[in-house]
Amino acid sequence: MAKIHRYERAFLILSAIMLVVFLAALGYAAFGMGLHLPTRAGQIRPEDVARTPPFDRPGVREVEPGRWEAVVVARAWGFNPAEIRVPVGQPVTFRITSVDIIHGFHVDDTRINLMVLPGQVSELEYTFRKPGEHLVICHEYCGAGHHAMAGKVIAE
Ligand SMILES: [Cu+2]
Repeated sequence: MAKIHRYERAFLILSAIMLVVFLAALGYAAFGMGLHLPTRAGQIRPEDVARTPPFDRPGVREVEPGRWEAVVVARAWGFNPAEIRVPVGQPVTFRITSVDIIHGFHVDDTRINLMVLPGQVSELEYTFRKPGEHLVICHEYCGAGHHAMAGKVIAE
């Protein structure tokens, strides 16, 4: 057997231990604490998004008294609807997907920050506490028109 220098052996052992610790931490975060990407609420074939409810009718609606849903379809390079009007003080569930490539949905001054994957429904509930206008930007580089891919959320 080849002789391994003791420092080399120590670093090999240390590396192995670190690997196990990091994997354990990752496993604990994912399964113990339930940390994961914003809810994957469903999967639609990207080419079917436009005719699959609720994405056949993008927009904001009251799903039950005091609870709202904002359905958004992202495509290169825009959001439909580009202007989202939501009530202040009532929970709004954002449901968003993409019909083409990966986009992002970030609402300025809030914790709303979703990856938008083709056909994968991303979901997040949020309650706006005060009226105001928030810029929405795509934060995943998605091509030539990426910098222009924006919208707004108006809480009123
Ligand atoms: Cu983009």
